[in-house]
Amino acid sequence: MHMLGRLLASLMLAVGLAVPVFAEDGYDLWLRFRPLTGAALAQTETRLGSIDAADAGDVAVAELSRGLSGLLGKTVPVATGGKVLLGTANDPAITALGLDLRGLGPDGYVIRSIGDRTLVAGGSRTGLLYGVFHLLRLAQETAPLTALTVREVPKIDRRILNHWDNLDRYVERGYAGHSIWDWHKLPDWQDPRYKDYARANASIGINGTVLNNVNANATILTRPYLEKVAALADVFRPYGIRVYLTARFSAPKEIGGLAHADPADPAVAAWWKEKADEIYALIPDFGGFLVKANSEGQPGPQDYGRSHADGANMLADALAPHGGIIMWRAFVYSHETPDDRAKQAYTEFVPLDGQFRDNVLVQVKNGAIDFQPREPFHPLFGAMPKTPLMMEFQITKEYLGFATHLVYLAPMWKEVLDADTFRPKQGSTVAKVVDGSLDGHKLSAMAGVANIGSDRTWSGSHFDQANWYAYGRLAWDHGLSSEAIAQEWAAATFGPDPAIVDPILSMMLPSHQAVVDYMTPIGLHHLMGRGHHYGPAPWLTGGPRADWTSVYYHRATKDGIGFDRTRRGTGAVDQYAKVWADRFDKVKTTPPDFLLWFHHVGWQQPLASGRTLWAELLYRYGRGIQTVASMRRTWEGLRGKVDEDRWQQTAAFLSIQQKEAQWWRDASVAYWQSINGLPLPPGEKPPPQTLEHYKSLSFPFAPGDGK
Ligand code: GCV
Repeated sequence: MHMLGRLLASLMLAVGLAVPVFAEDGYDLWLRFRPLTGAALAQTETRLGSIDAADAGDVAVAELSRGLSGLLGKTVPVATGGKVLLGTANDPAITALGLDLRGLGPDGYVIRSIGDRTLVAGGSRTGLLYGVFHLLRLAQETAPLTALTVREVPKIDRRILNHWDNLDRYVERGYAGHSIWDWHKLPDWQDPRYKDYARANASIGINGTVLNNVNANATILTRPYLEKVAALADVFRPYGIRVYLTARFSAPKEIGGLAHADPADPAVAAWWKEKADEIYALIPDFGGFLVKANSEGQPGPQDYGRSHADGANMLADALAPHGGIIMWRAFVYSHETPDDRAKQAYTEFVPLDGQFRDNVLVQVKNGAIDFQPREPFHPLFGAMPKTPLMMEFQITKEYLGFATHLVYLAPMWKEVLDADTFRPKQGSTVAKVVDGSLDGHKLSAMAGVANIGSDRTWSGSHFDQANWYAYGRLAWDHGLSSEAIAQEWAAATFGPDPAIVDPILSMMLPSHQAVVDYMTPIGLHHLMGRGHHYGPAPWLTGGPRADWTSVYYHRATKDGIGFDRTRRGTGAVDQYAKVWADRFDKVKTTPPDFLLWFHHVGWQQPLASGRTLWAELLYRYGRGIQTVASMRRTWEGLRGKVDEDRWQQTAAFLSIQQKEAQWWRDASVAYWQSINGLPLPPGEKPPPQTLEHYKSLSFPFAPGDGK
């Protein structure tokens, strides 16, 4: 169908007819390269109609010729004197041009118009590939291709995906089908998807992937599995992507035959060293280990009375001779510690600042609770200046409506990256901590928990592809705006026509605020269904641990709602710089979006908006639902402009989103009323069902649950 479509398009172009709207299934992501028309076609033909490359066998050449051939509707020749000149900074054809290419590093590149030719020069072959994808992006979005003076160097060195994929192909918190890693058939069968995965990631600058779940299975470290991993690494290497693995801390016991995994035991350290040697013999550019230790039941150094630093350093020593790194997660909380869960990572890790080896990064989640629809930035950022901290974002939407809610996550990530930690002084943003510039760290990294699976769309929905895209773009350059990224993505994914792109942007940009409004407004958090986190369950109580219930987080009583984290409460505010701590400590100076995160507030208390808290809650639920309704109307208006298949699925998902937004509001309101006994503010409709009804709904097979 796809090939036929292209053929048809070329034919129609040849006879001068308008190009029809194609049936599409989303597999091509933002790398569609459908035939251009009119002035854009003419411009691309003139400026980029042929390729000249020092190494014609390079993947950069293959990608450029593939992309341009799609855009021009014909095969683009590769020949000396071609219009686009490709090379690395060291190629004689490039050095002969005498340009200043210093400081590009391996991943940087320049794109220059030189006379009627266009130069793409990379700091290495990977940089060149990134440059080629940049040029293709410009051509695909029909940007001007003359007078180009692009120079790009990524702000963060390691731009990594974290797959929470189990070896049986179940994806924890995955809403896009099964794992794309077909372990059973590897290493002999390499699904063509692996290469397409590498292409897609390289096109947005992602250069690392952790293949398996942080809730790890030690089997991945056995020889047969390492051979499978090596086969994947071979596919990814030409695209500049390194593989990493999660290491189960108890592996020496489980697959190594040792009696224990105590990091202080030289036999344990020796086992890891040998394992590292084995891995690097198979995968010379292996990136390193990601570790979830002593968290949610995972084994770790504390099982033996050792610290996180002891555990991380032992692994770091094993990898150091090979240049590998350790990404040690700070997502720790214990129910033996009765302290506020939001405080525990800080309490545990800040005293360890300065104790980690040079090749260890501490991977800190956004945020201190767990990827909620909105959290204040994690207080660890800025509080461990001697340790490189990396950001962990969640691309998969565990707490944000799974794959059916249209939520564009870049605004949420930007909000956190741009947050000022005020440590040690104003202007010390989270982004500057993460990119290493604030404290002069050599290592810098960002992780995104992938939303990728076996679904034809890769991400479970067409719009969830935008979150994968935005993650890559922000990991490359956290200075980009959410809007600019959305614009690029929409133009590549649905075509550059502003009559399509503008309405799509008007749906994407307010979508994050909308989901916060209809799920967890004003700083509420963790009110989702037990285990699977699907749907509203603010009534949730009991079970194995208090901090897995909703009542722990909202603390609603007859007189008020919200978690008192002030100095009169748990004191979590004091984990922030004094400027923030003082602000968060008072209702008046707390940003309204975080009010109930930090304060227990009376239902009838008037807020700055002029409404009481109760009325504000109702107002925000309504606002969220209205935004979704307006997104649906906008999409209706795109019928016939966007291909039917993608239009249909998106329309259906938007209707699910609207239904579920209403459900969130109704179930939450029914529950809050059962606690506060208040009448609804004027004009607000009562929930159509009883609280008992909402409570009775159960979803035993909701996707992505950790079990
Ligand atoms: C991989 C949350 C999720 C778990 C996840 C955990 C983590 O608790 O619900 O599925 O486990 O975070 O990030 O380790």
